[in-house]
Amino acid sequence: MMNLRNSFSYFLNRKTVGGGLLWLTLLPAIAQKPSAIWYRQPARNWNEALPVGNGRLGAMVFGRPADELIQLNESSLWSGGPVDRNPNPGVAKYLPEIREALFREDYNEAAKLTQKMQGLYTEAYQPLGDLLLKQALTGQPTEYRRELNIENASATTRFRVDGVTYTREIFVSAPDQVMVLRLTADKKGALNMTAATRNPHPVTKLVMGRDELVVRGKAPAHADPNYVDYNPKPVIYDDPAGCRGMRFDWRVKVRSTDGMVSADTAGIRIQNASEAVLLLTAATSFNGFDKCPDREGRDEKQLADGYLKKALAKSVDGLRRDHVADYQRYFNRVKLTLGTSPSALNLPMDERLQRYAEEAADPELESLYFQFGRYLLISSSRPGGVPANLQGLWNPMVRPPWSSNYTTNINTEMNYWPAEMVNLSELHTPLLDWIQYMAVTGRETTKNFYNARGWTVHHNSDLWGTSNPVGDKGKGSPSWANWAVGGAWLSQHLFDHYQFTGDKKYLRDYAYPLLKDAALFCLDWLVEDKQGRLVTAPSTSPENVFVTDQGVKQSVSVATTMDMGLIWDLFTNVIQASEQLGVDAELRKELSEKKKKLFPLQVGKNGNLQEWYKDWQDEDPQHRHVSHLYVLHPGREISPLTTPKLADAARKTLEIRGDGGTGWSKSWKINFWARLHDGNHAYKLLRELLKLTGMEGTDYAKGGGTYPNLFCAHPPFQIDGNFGGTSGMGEMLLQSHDGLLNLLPARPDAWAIGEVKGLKARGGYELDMDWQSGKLTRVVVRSTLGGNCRLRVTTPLKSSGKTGLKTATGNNPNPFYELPENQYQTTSPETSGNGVWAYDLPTEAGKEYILLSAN
Ligand code: FUC
Repeated sequence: MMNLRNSFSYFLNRKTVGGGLLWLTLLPAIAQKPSAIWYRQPARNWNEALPVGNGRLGAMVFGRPADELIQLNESSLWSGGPVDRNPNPGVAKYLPEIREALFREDYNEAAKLTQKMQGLYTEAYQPLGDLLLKQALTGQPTEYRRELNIENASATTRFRVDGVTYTREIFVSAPDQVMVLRLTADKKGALNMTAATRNPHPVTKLVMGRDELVVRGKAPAHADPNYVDYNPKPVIYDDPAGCRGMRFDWRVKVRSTDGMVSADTAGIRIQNASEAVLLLTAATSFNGFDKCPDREGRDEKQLADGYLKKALAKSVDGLRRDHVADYQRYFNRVKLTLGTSPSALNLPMDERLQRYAEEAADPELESLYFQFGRYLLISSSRPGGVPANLQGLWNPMVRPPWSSNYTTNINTEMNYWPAEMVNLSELHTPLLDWIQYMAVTGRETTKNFYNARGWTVHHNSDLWGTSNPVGDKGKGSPSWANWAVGGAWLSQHLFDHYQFTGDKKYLRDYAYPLLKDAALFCLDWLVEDKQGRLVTAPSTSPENVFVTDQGVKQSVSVATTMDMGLIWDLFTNVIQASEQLGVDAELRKELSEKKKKLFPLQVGKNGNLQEWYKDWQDEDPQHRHVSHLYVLHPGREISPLTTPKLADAARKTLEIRGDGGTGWSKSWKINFWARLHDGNHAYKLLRELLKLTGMEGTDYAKGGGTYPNLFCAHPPFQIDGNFGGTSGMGEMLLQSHDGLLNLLPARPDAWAIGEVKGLKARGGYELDMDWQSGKLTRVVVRSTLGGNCRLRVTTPLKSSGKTGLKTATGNNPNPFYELPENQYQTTSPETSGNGVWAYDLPTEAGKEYILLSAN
């Protein structure tokens, strides 16, 4: 380590100081905004700190006056390196034996053998470090306030000591790839502080250019998942081969101050200032999922230096202006009002959540929660970047819960459920990009583990595109490790992006080849049972356990409903995609024939949709996963509009499962109830999702909720529950998966009035809706692709001006709304009557149509 001590000072130009003071005077106005999430005290723990991020650089801001903690992340900083694509050679030989055991109903033997078919665990997402601001204060702070403003994506902390008001403003710019920290005191010379760094990894600290601290180090070469406790060294930094272990460089520099600056490796000291602006940036050597991050890595020093130099050339106002414009380009596309809650606006978020838990009405908290999900996606998932992981972008631990990885048996997909419908389609692309990398390793996995074609992913993945069944070669439970249909689930995202955008080039050149190959794996993975039906074997239903009539408790069986539902969905999507592209007629025929032979959906003795091959009991009837209802959401095999009997069975399943569960489980249930058009039940779960919890740890039993910082509590924090909550609210307002656009399909009584602008539907439609006393008063349809826009409403509509609005009849001719072949379909979605109206509105691309209530 170097130990330099340099000191110098310089003065800010007047213009910059003026900008800072102007900004200060704006604060009181921001304070009453519904979009402000604010507190009267600093964060006591991580779950009270406030997240900011630009998709790549993230920070949790604690807002402590004398010893501020800003915990940092960079999205590509993971442990490990490229995966071993054949980690457990020869295990494919077990497959015939497993199938034989399954068909003679020896589930214990089948599970034992299935467990042998496991590879290595994924690697873990890593923290970058902490920035500490130690400020010399001569008394106790008063008039304390910290806030996160999601309208301009900035965090502010303000307090008064000895008559001086101190303000800290933090934002992370995507256009300039830096975090900007502006610290001010409203009395000349009152700002005295040291900016220091703290690091979870071994690092070297350097002082550069007299006012800049640089931290360099390497992420671990390997980190065990937090639940693996049998290795003497769970975290390993050495890698003699120079392949594993990502290098990183993060740096903080005083951009400008009117005080004195001196620096050594212990920190940068700023004295007698009234303002200081710090810029912080970082880079890693990540060079792609298949490149050694060390010896084949990018030059992280040059990258970080480049970001900083570029940002230094801009004024602070310029950095802020470009940040806000960039952020609002996404954020402002959607507005949601569900009523007002004036009394709640004057409460800090922790008290507001507490009051909400005590049954108070707070519609502005609900719309804020919806928008917070959008804020989190904009802050954690940007085009060209790494997808949002289990904790999005924010993680302080070297061994975070479940490695903060991509858990594909629900969590990763849930992160991206809202992306298209809340008008953030571009932010879906990091996941869509990563699927191609998972497919590269996934092709080796299907070959090496199953002698099959195509690709798949099992229940865990990571930066390196891991696709094998995890479990450390036989130590994991097959109930989670050996679920083999992650490729099918991820493929739904590939097709949905097309359904919303209509981007045929993307479909042809990118999505379709991946979809097709995912289907090839499923074709090879299916086998015939004794009755000639196509089944998967081995098969699990994440992460539940059945109890057979003989009392055998196991997780591995045949043709779980989820497997069948996922494969039905994938085949359907490949059929529709190949039709749209006019390719692969033969394959289409094969898929359509095989679809008909898939093991059928079954209704159990309790009237529920069965989860298992047979009508077995569940070890835990209220298990948090409700995997078999994939067919209801996010799938489209079951809908009250087309398959009412099975929709009733799905409802029964949800009643038996109950309303409990972890954070994401509750979020999923909001989506389910919305798809069943039961707005009041969905709303009940939304209220439960927002239940304030201060709980730490991973105790599932007590159920999930929301931390004071609005992060979802599994517990622990998992971001999926936030995204699933936003998606659930979206599904309550607009659905477009079953042949038409269903407007307010699950509006709860509590949302009697409302206004939403900018929601997206399949086929490229963008909608605004206003409603009063539960009745739509105005609908605006903006068409980007043209075509027949079929609307289902519970209020009769008329056109304002000239449109061809007429009662809907027959099949919807819009290709994005073509109903797939479905043997369970008994009714047509466009049927009017019983307080429901269905209309056809012919649209032209680029035009807007206004419809009004006909009452
Ligand atoms: C699955 C879930 C857990 C948790 C983990 C990340 O294993 O069953 O509840 O969400 O993923």
